Amino acid sequence: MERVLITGGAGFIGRHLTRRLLDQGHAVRVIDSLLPQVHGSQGHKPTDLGPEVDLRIADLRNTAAVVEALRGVDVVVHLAAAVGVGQSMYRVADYVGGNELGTASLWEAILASRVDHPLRRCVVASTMGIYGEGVYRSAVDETPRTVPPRQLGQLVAGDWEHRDAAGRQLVPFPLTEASPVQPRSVYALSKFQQEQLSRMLGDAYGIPVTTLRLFNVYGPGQALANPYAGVLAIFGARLLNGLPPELFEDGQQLRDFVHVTDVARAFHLAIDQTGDASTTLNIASGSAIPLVDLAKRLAGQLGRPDLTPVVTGRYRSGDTRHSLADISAAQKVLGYHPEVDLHAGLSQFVQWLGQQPLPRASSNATAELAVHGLMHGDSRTSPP
Ligand code: UD2
Repeated sequence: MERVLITGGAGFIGRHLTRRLLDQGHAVRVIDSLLPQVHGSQGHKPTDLGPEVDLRIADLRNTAAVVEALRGVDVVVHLAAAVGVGQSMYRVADYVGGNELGTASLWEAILASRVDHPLRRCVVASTMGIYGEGVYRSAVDETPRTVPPRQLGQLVAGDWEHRDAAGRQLVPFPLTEASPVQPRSVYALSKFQQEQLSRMLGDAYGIPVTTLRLFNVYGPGQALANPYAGVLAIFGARLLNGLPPELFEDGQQLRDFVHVTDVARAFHLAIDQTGDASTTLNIASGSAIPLVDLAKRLAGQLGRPDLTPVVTGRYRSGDTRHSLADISAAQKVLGYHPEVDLHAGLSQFVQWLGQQPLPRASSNATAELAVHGLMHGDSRTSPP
């Protein structure tokens, strides 16, 4: 039986992974600071982390606590991170400190522990955010190319798409692990730093590192009370409060939504990987959907098709227009195949939503972004 230490294991993905590993006979230890933004100010152990989980409440920058948590550990899964993309653009020191210094401290502890008990592998959670604007091709030329960020004037005019010099709309290209890295948020930059630091130290000390670049993860257990959570949690909270989802831009932006149980399975496959090779892999569903369609499907499955999504025409600084994943490398290297399609995944999500206390349909995040000059545009409130 192997012992796995999950940093951030009390979070959304960590809890799913913990349950899965326990079911498969692993011993699991969790180290988590129980960030108030995610876990509430009381800092309680999440109820779905059972007594069999050895939870250590500590920040990763507390090296002594991490060394202690690493005792007898064979594999580390590094999930702990502050994850609010917009928030990272003004709480810069918090994000760099928590995500970069936290990872540096984790590695110092791993290196200090390796004489007593060397790690077999380290699995690091990263994000599709590191690809930034992504890769596009023109309608007349198949060659993929990177694009500069959309200009403010273009966005003010409500022209949302990337275009070539002749003004023709560019077509988004699925992102592979070889796509250029061009982070556009402090959060994404800190995640790339985590990747690089982990690979560099893993190579230097002979510890294989698997990096999983996650696309838009959703599912039961998503933090509904956290205003910086992913869009499905925000839409879910609004719909439960009888409010329509609000779409930024024109709602036609593409995203790849991957169900959390598929993500947990990908982590499990990475933990069980053998061999010395370090790898970096996209984890997604492999198919993207326009946000407006997703919002309508969620409203329909929640029994509120009358709450038609509203196109606000507003936009967030640094938002990527489209995001599509190529998951062939994960299929080849890990044997990863997504098993939960969007319909089934949304059904599970909706069922879980129905069991939750009514969340606040908070627009705190939008308001806070606006205060910091990171949310733009007038509310047009027209149906898509
Ligand atoms: C970000 C991160 C991603 C992951 C994810 C967490 C980047 C580029 N991406 O992805 O790595 O951490 O966050 O969920 O760093 N939207 C609305 N209405 C709302 C809220 C959002 O239309 O009320 C739009 C938003 O403009 C975007 C899409 O929904 O086009 C998805 O937004 P998100 O915040 O869920 O995630 P995303 O794709 O920015």
